This record gives sequence, C-alpha cells and structure tokens, in this order.
Amino acid sequence: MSSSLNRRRFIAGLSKTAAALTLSGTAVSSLASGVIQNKSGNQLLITGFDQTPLPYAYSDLEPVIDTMTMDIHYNRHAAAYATNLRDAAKAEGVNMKESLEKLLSAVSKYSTKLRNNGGGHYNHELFWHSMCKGGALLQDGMLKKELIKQFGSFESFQTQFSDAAKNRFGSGWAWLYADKDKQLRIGSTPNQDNPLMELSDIKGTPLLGLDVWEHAYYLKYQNKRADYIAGWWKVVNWKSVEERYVGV
Ligand code: MN3
Repeated sequence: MSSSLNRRRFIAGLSKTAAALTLSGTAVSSLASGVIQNKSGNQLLITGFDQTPLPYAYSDLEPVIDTMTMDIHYNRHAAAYATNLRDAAKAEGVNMKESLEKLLSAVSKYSTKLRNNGGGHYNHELFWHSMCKGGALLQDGMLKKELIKQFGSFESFQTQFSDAAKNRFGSGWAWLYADKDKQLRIGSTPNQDNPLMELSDIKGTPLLGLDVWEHAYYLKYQNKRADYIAGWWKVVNWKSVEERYVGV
C-alpha cells in the first residue's frame, strides 16, 4: 500500500474534521491534530490542542470498555484536560500553532497545570486512536519482528506490558515506546506524565499507552484492574500502533 493511501486512510480514521497539515508543514491558523510526513517520507501523528472526535461510537468497545465509562471518560475527563491545557497554554504564552509533542519535550519550563493537562490531553488522544471496534491484530511486519526480537515473543511482550500496567501504584499509564535508537521499550509513568517529557524517567516516542487511572475502568471492573488489562488487549488497534512505529 502506498504511504499516501495509508495516510489518507489514517486521516479518515481519525475524523472527518481532523485537519491534515500540508506535506511542507505549512502553518495553519491553529494546529489541529493530524498527520504529517517526516523527512523519511513516513507519517507522524501530530497532536493539537483540541480533542478530535472519537473514531468510533461509545458502545463500540463493549464489552471490554462499557458505554458509560467511554462517554464519561471522553466527554468529561479528557475534555477537561483539553480545556485546562488551552487555558494554561494561553496564560503561559505557548504558541499553539506548534505541536504538543514539542511542548511536552520541554515541559519542565512550564507550570504543573500545563504538565498535567498537556500530558492528559496527549495521552488520551493517543489512547482513543490505539483502540477500535473488535481490535485489529498485529500483522507480520516491522513492528511484530522487533517486538519478538526485543521481548522473545508477542505473548511475552503482552505479559511484561500487563505487569507494568498492574504494578503502576496509583494513577498512571503503561507504555510501549521507541527510545532514541528506535528500540522498543516497556515502561510506566505516574499521573499524566509520558515518555515525551524530558523530566520523565523513561524517554522516547509513545507507541501504545494504557490508561490505568481508576476512572478508566472502575464502573465496570471496580478494584479488578488486572481484569481490565486482560480484556483491553481485545480492542487494541495494532494497525495504528504499527503506523506510528513506522513513522518514528
Ligand atoms: Mn483517563
């Protein structure tokens, strides 16, 4: 499949209103989430300062993630991160035409409000677009090859990632990310931090993130975080994770 076809499909999957930046990266009036091509001709997800529409219905991830959790999570929790991010960015003179990824890479220069809400908005945008109705299996390709090379087998990768999610004390995220050498790594971060942040213990490009805040699962799973994690694998959209990895 050509990269331009991939790109069009990916944008269509994001939303009808998510604007794609031009290939030359020409500035738009305010940065919308979208896709650009990097110097190697690969596509990269660029996250703006607004929520993109969910790429599926609230009920589409049933029974793994229930409709009410999805609705509240997207419309209240994640919406609040986006609103508070824009408030903080405005107050702190952030150029919102630049990408959120760039801002997060220097987040220690800004307030705790910007760190928490900037991370919160980025993490949730990535999370929504890493899932789909029925899930999408990991096909043979570069990502699968590297996962097996790094972790021994796909099952072993899943176990290690699940452990990172289970063992995160309190609220936070588990990550599959690519480090600066494009090596695949598993880790976790507290609160709404992520590997893009220069102050994070783990650093790199997030490929797949799992929200283990209680608000992500409590209505259906209560204290059984491990059951939520075990079920979540069924809705992971590996096609989008692979596209992200190829773009790194
Ligand atoms: Mn959340």
